[in-house]
Amino acid sequence: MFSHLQPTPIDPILGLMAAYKEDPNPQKVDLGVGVYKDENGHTAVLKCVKEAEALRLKLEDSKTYIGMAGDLSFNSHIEKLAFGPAHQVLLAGRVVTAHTPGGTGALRVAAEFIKKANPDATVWVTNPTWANHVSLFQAAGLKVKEYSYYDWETKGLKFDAMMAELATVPAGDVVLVHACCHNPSGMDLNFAQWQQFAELAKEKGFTPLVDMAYQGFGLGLDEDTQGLRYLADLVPELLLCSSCSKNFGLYRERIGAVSVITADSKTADIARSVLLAVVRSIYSMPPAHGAILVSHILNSAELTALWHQELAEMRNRINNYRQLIIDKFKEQGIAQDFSFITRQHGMFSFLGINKEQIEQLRKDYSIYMVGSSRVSIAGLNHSNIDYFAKAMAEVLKG
Ligand code: PLP
Ligand code: TYF
Repeated sequence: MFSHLQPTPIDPILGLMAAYKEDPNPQKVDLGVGVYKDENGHTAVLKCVKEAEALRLKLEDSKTYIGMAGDLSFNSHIEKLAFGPAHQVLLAGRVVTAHTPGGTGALRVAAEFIKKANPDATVWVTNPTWANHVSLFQAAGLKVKEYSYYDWETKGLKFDAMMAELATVPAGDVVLVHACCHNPSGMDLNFAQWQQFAELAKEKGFTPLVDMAYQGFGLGLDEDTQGLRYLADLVPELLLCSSCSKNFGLYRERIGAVSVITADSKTADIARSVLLAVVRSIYSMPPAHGAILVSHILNSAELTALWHQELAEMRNRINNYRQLIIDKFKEQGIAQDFSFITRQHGMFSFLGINKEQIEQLRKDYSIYMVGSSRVSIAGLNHSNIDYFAKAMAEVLKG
């Protein structure tokens, strides 16, 4: 039966990562995958994580099964990080959380949970969105449709079109929004827009799903959740998928969380049983390592302070490079307006260059970016920013 299999194309972002690895050019620049790199182009283990790992080695006294919801201390911490410690949804017992293998695992569990709640649900995603969103929901048998979001002309949002389209979404459908640091555009809703979106969700009765893969990478840990917290104040039900891949630098440990927010605590108990049944049918229980590390960090005031400092360092480095790109482009005589880069947040922005230009950067300069012109800004550093700006100047001349 295996002879009937057809080859399946690999994820283009992960394919780009492999192509970069194989390129022998010592000047190569990786602006592809959304992984933080420091000034040396290295994705280092955070110091707070190293300390938590030492602590885990010392304290762990059992490897018995962890349970379907995973690490309960982690789950409680992640809820407080997302909503703040005294949010009404937490005080009212309306939140159910399970820790998952990465944010991707959280999305896949959420998809199966939605399928159980409403098998006919359509999941609405931003145009464009992280490519995996579409395949994850479709894999669970859900329909996926796009709503207007990024405006390639203005490099801003098509907010009016977005609101007009979402006004037609019925109760029983799910609308996915990025909490902050929109992947791939970097263009986020401002707070006034979040408020309007929340009002619409409440009025129309659709269920928001907030994907939060970059908390702390935009403006700050609390600032990045402003929209989410407002939304949770207003709507009776929502889903939240969190990831610790970026903000704790735990990518390969695969740690994230899915939270279901229900209208009341009685429904939360039912939702918990459904959520755990979904988990059981996919992987039974999540891997423990990443969750225990995050728990150790957030249980210690000292390690939490260190984490805040390291997270701020990552955020600030990216934000500094957003400005530096514009300065260096000017230095190279580039006349086009790239000021939109400083109006966007997180790892990504679209350069807005065409396929030929992207190909030329890769072929002639070994500069790698996604085919949409999405760049991961953390791939830039003092050793390659001038090289990148010069190459851009050449390519833009045509
Ligand atoms: N959601 C978005 C928007 C992402 O960009 C990512 C990837 O980084 C994820 C979810 C899932 O992340 P992970 O599975 O690595 O935790
Ligand atoms: O968009 C990105 O680059 C990150 C990393 O299958 C990523 O979200 C990309 C593809 C993938 C998993 C993670």
